[in-house]
Amino acid sequence: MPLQYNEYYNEKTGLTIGLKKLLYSKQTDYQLVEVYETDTWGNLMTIDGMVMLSERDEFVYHEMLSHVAMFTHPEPKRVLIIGGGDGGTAREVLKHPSVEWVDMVEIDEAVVEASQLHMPDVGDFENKKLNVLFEDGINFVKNVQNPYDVIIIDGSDPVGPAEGLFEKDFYQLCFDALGDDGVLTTQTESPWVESYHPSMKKVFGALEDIFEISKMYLSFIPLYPAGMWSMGFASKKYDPLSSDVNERIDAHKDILNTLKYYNKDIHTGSFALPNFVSEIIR
Ligand code: SPD
Repeated sequence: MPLQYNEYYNEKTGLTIGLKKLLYSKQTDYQLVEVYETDTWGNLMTIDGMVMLSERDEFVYHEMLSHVAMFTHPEPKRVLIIGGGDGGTAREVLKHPSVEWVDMVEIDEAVVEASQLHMPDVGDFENKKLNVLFEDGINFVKNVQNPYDVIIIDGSDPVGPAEGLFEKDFYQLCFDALGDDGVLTTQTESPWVESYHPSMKKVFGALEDIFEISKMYLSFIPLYPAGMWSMGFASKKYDPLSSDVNERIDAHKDILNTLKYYNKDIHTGSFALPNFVSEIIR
C-alpha cells in the first residue's frame, strides 16, 4: 500500500492524504471501492481512485445536499436518494420529522458494505423508514409510480457508472418522478476543475429547461478537488430563498442542533456565487 493517496485533477496537480492502512478493497462489476485509514481525516472511501467521503469532512457534503432541499419543501414525506450508498445523505434526510419513507437506490452493494464496516457512524441503516435498493438509479426513475416530494442525486463523478446522472434525459425522468411541488438537489462537481465544466453546463442547462426554479449553490469540502464544491437545486414551485424557508429553518432547532455546517445563514449564503462560477453556467 502506498504511504499517500493522491487524486490528480489536472496533470500533476491534486490532493494528497497520508495513509495508515488499507481497510477494504473490492473490484465490483461497476468500480473499485476502497477504504483507507488516514493520518488526518479518519477513514476515507474512494471509488476508482476518487475521494467519495472521509469520516471527518463528510458532514459538509451530506448536510448541504440534504437540508437545502428538505427545508425548502414545506412537508417532505417521500424522499428518493439516487446513489448515496454510504448512508450519509439518508441520515440527514431522516432527521426531518415529516419524512415517512426514503428509497435509497444504490447501484453497488459494496459501497453500503464498506460504509457499514468501516464508517459505522455515517449511515442510519437500521432506520425503519429507510428502504435500500440495489439497482441502477436511472432505470429506477423510469418506473416511479408514486411520486416523491424530494429527490436527491448523491452520485459519483461524471465518469463510469455515474455519467448518466449528468444528462438532460435523466433530469426529465426525475421531474416526472416528482409531485407537483417537488424539489431536487444534485451534486455538480468543482468549479475550479475545468474538465468538469462540460458536465456542469449540461446539468444546469437541463435544470433550467425543465424546472420552474433552478439555481447553483456552493459548499466547501476540503477533500474534494480544489475544496469548493457546487450543487444544483431545482424545484417545481418553492423558492429556496423565500422567507417561508427561513421561518421553517428557525422552527426546527432540534435538527439544527445536530448539524455542524448547515444553518439559516449558510442556506441563504450558499446561493451567492462568485462571478467566475456563474460564468461557467451562464
Ligand atoms: N469527487 C467527489 C464526488 C462526490 C460524489 N459523492 C460522494 C458520495 C458521498 N455520499
